[in-house]
Amino acid sequence: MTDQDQPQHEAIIIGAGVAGIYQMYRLQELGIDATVLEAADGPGGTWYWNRYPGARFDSESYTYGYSFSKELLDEWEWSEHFAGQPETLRYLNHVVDKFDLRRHMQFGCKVAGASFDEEGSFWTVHLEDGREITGRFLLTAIGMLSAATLPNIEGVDSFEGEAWHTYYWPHDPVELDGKRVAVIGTGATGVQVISEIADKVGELTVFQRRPNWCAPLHNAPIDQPTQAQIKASYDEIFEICRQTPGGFLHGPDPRKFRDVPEEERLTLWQKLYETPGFSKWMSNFIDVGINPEANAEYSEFIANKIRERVNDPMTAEKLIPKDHGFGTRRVPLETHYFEAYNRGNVHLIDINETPIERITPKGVQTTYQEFEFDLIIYATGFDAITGAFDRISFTGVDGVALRDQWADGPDTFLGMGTTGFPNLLMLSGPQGGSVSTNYPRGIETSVDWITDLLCYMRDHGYRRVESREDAELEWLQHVQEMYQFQLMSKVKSWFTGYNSNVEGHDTIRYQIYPGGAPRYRERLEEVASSGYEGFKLT
Ligand code: NA7
Repeated sequence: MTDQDQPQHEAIIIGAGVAGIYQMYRLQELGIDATVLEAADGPGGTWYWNRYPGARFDSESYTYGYSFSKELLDEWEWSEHFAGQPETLRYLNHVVDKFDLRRHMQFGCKVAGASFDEEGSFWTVHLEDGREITGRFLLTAIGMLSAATLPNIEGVDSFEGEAWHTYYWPHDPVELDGKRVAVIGTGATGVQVISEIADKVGELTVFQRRPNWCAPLHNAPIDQPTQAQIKASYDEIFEICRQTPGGFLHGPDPRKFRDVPEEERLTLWQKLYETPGFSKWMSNFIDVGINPEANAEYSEFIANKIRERVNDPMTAEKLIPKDHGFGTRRVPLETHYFEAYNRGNVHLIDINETPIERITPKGVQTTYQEFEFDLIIYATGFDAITGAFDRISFTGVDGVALRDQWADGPDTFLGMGTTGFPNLLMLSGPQGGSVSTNYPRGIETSVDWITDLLCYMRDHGYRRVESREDAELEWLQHVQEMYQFQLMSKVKSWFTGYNSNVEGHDTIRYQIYPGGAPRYRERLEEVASSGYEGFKLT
């Protein structure tokens, strides 16, 4: 091969979010030439885009930061236990500058497609502006919730007031004072927005299709003694995160629900409800997510909390999920969410009773009435995990399109590779561990593993890696098995790949790895130590 046939870069990383930043850091450290292509005009990924009011962590701040640099851990001070979006974006920019990564990042580069050159074993990335960039390896750091979806309601474009999807919230402040505002969607995002703006707008009307099991976040500022204590215990904090299934500080209670007397159960549940963060989801009895009886009882405990917090009993009942049990969908953590509905200016519309017929120039037309608004906020979520892949035209061996290959659901090996797409390595790929955990904890695992693979290939003179079909099939079977015994597998959510706004996403899709981070890491280690069995290396 002549020099002209060589790709421009050893690696191209798509995305400068949490994953892309750390991947670039690792490659720079090893002296591997790489470039990061990012559509936005700065780094941050999810934290760059989601600027809506109330956007903040549900993970403890100090479990979300990177763990790789002691110096970074020592110097960075999170101001709150659950930091808001502006602080997280500042943090990610700080990391980029501290480690001098910006010089490897190209902003304003929207990737339209990427095609694999079989002869040369490299990827050509096609940018929307017509440019092409080539790289031996293509590393996708394109996020798991980065393909925002508007509702498939007629007339969305016809509204004459201001309208935003939460993901695309503008950089300049949006005037809320005295405005008539609609929020459509009550997932984790809608719940944060509603809680934050209820006392800042004139009238707030919430259009709810399905309520979620929301529970208190209990955020608080971090005082100096606590700050010092956090810094002194980072080793311990990250070790706990390593051991828990979700990569959080919250691990399950090993006891089964029935093995504990009722009074003791209630004491634990009350304690969990009062504890900050995801404890009420993840520190419960081990069988609450798999045993319908345990789940029903815990759900009733939480339902009673909602009844206590919402003054109007009819509104309270509307806010209590009836079609799924606690924790079988993503649990939104909230700050005074339920109390928002006690305000005179906040109105809850159950769109199962009065469906939305269309968006009109003036507002929202339901089967009952037309509501007029100044601002509509679409908190309608994402084409989760595979959506970001579907929006880029990846073409692999024999001209096969990834979006066709995955039309009925993704097939991957470990969430890292997919057959027919050599040298495409996915940092937050479907069925992988990073999309199923406290994201940076999972990402550090994926990035380190992929970096080791690249070093192994370099040391052994390989230049092409592709996952094997039989390994993928086995992995899919394992992923399906992990889904099947959990109650969440029966419930429509982005965990199970349902999205009413995306054509064809109306049956189960195995999107995440529900077997827990320690089990996932074990499998990764096995594969690496066997010389990457499950991958074809040539
Ligand atoms: P989610 O959790 O997918 O929530 C989207 C919400 O929007 C949810 O309440 C949906 O109702 C509702 N929705 C979606 N489409 C429509 C239409 N067409 N009509 C009415 N209502 C609709 O997204 P989020 O942004 O809240 O959270 C995503 C993740 O980001 C979250 O899990 C965190 O990890 C961060 P549904 O429940 O489907 O009936």
